[in-house]
Amino acid sequence: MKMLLSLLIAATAVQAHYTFPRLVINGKSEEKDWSVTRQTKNANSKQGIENPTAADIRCYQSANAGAVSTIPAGASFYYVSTQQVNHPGPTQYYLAKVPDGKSATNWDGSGAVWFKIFTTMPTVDKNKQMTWPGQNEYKTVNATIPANTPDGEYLLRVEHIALHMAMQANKAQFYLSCSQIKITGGGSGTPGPLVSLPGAYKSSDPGILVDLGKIQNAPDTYQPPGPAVWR
Ligand SMILES: [Cu+2]
Repeated sequence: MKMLLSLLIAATAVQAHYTFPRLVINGKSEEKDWSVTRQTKNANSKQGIENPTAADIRCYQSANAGAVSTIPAGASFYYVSTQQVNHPGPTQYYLAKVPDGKSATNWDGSGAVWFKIFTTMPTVDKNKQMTWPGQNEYKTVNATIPANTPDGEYLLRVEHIALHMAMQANKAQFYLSCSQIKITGGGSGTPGPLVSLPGAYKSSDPGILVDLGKIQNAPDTYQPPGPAVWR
């Protein structure tokens, strides 16, 4: 019976996984899955990444995408999720500027090039349940491309970190993808701090190895992993 129960739980967990195959800019979705968003290795399995230092933590991609989407600075965006984003945990967005001589369709995103533009924090509802922005939706949270971002081609990275098992090392699950975009009408900001992926995360980071039960009453003590949000 115990074994049957754990099999059932495992089956449920598999269904609960998700990918983010489509970027939506100012309400307009990319034409079809994986056209400007790079197809991820878990496109079929939906399996998350558990090792935050693995090479796959950058974009988890199996292939580059064919197209590049133009997105005005200041535009709002989110990602369609293949399943309900039902696990507790933060959503974060990063950008990395494509260097001269490369294009968003062929650049690999290596080096200390990534800056964070958005993260989310949990709150406690009236039933004393911790909830996260975007939890239980079939899309990720809305964010905007900072108006000050310089023009040019970028990789945009979405990440949802599922923390339901994160009290054990290497049991947080990272769901992510990267899109090929071109920012127009931007500003003259100097984005930072810049980090590399992998490199920005360790398995022992307090936002990755975390027992949500222990911060249930103090949700603002949660520390999202990675650099501070660029402002
Ligand atoms: Cu799951």
